[in-house]
Amino acid sequence: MSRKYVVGVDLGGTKIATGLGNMEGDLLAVRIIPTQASLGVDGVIERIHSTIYDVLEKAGADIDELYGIGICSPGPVNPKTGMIALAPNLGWENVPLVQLIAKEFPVPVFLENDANAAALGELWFGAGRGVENLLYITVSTGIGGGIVLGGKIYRGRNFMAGEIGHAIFDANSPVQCGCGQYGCIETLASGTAIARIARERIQSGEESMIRSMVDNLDEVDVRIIAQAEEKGDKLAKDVLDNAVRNLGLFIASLLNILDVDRVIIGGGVSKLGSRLFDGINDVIVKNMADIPAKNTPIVPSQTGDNVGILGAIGLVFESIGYSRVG
Ligand code: BMX
Ligand code: ZN
Repeated sequence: MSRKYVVGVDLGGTKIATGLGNMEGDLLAVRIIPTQASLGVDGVIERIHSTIYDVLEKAGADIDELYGIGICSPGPVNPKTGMIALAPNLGWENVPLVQLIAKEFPVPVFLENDANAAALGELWFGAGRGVENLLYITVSTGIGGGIVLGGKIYRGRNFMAGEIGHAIFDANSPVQCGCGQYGCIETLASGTAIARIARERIQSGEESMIRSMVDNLDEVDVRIIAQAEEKGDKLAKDVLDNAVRNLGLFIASLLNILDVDRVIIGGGVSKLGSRLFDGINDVIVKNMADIPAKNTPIVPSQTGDNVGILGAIGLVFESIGYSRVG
């Protein structure tokens, strides 16, 4: 039987999103279910299996027709051994994920970090089509990155390349990151950080209409801060200006290092749209030396809500050496 399908699994702390695609990258079936991390490793693995059976059945596909299965997950993973080293959202440490999936489905199974996979998703099916070298940045709960060079993910010696969220951006910062370091860019400009900074400033007595927009300051998020800014709130504007400035300067530094063809930004904070993209461009124009890398296009992600699934499918394409589409 000819092999014509690929499965992509996006394994997160809250949901498992699984899709079946063809070799053109069209999604033929998608199944999304809650992860239920409290079920433990075996329980979650069973749930992943069930989503794979579901998409095969939905699309009328047979296991024999599968090229392979790609899986992506946040945090450090080892694509070579197929182990998830640490997944704080799942409470997992050293889980042989690839082995556990391959036991049920006897096809090649590949594992990758979520942001690296997203970079491949953009390269194959999104805003990265037509280029060989790109930097993908997700600005969401954390800040993650994926570096594609010559059409392949650059993984690094310890599979840590692209962990840009933990680049130390403010050496004097008193804020400790989840990784243990102080002043990581993630503590200054991720969605979580932006909300935390606004909350702390309000708690320390600064005036802001945000206070009346929520019942509890724990509800403050980037969307609410952006709404407050639109209504003229000074604190909201200042918080967003600072985050955009930090991100812009950070991207300028990355362009100095990498000089890629394109920078693609995804993740929840990218939904700020032109407020984010125009702001970043402005910071780059004003601060970066007058070199050609200054004009690198910085564009929004195009894979939308299916970024993880498409990334995992792109991972299979990359891994089996399938020649690039488009
Ligand atoms: C963190 C790191 C990255 C991840 C990025 C985006 C962990 C658990 N995560 O910097 O591996 O790519 O966040 O993750 O170490 P997200 O959850 O915000 O999408
Ligand atoms: Zn960090």
